Amino acid sequence: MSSIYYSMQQTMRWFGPNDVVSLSDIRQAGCTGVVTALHHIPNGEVWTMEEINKRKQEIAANGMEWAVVESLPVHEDIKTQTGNFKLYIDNYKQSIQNLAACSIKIITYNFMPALDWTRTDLAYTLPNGAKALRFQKAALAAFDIYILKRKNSELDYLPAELTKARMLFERYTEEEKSLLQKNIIAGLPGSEESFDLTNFIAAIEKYGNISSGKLREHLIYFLQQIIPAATEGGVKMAIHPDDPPFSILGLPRIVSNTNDIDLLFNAVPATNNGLCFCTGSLGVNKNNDLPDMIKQFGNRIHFIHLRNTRRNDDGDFFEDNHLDGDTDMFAVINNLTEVMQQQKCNIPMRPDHGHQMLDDLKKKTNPGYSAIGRLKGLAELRGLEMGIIESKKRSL
Ligand code: CS2
Ligand code: MN
Repeated sequence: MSSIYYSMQQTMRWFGPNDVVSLSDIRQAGCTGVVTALHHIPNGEVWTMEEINKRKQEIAANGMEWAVVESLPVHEDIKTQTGNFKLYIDNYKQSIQNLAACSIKIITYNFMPALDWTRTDLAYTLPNGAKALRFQKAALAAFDIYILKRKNSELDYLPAELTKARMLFERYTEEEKSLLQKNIIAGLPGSEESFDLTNFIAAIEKYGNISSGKLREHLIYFLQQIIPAATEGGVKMAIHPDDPPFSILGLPRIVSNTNDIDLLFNAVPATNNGLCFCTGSLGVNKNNDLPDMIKQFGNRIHFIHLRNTRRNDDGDFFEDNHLDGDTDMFAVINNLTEVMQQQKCNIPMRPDHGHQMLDDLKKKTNPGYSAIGRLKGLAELRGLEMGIIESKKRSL
């Protein structure tokens, strides 16, 4: 074994100058890299070198580097192949080239229809008083059937789920109903879209004739267009898996499991066509064997999100402590260290979300993105990784 040991680069997400968490906070947490996006640029427009450099310098002035772009958003027209999608693909390529010219070489994006990640409860109180994000299937069904009133939505649920959804909806106060709606469609941190009921119905109707097979064709077309530009600029593209990893609100989903991911890599084999390995998203599906997926996709993992979820038999889940929950974090990090030795590189990692806890409970924070919960997660993950690496080194 080589004497150099590669380890994950520690990073945190930063939502830009308006984030309540500062770059200095992120540096104090132990990060050398920042994960951010130019959120002020509307979806579909080119990220100019001037804007990229401004952000890059701001991060450098705080002693860190802009390690990963999350996300370079994919315009809805590209996903549905309607309207100006060709122009938006050209713009996307231009943004990749501009980022490459500014030496920013890892880009995360997702291909989830209409909504980015989805939760039904953003302040689920844990027994210790901290708050976590939660996804409750019956709450989503209640929104779908009784608030959104999507046509034929009942057909998407089992009889027991329908009963649970009705009972839940009957118990909701008006305030709870509007909070649920807001949680699902108003846009969580990092998502570039925000809807009210009317324009959300219009947004999902655009997927009326788009099966998952069709959406996959659109993604592959997009990859065929952009991956050559990425390869030329030495940019690694990292698709973020679906969160949650199953269909919601009748929308197609195509990045939820090994088979989905395999299809994308087979269609566009360049390794610049890669993955953001998000344990919190993939780990919700109990059939996803995460340590195994790391072995399988090793040379494609360009960015890592570490987070743990705990599910129940109904398919509900909440975000647990980073080292607790259904995902075997030891096996995950252990296999990631193997991948890094094989690839001879330090892959950037961020603790993906954290609990709202301690002092942050008194503050208005971005759900999932408060400072202290992520600091705790990062510290635990870093310690676990160090333990794994040191024990390997010392048993040489
Ligand atoms: C979320 C998303 O689950 C997550 O990681 O924080 O915002 C995610 O980063 C984007 O979907 C990636 O494009
Ligand atoms: Mn993630």
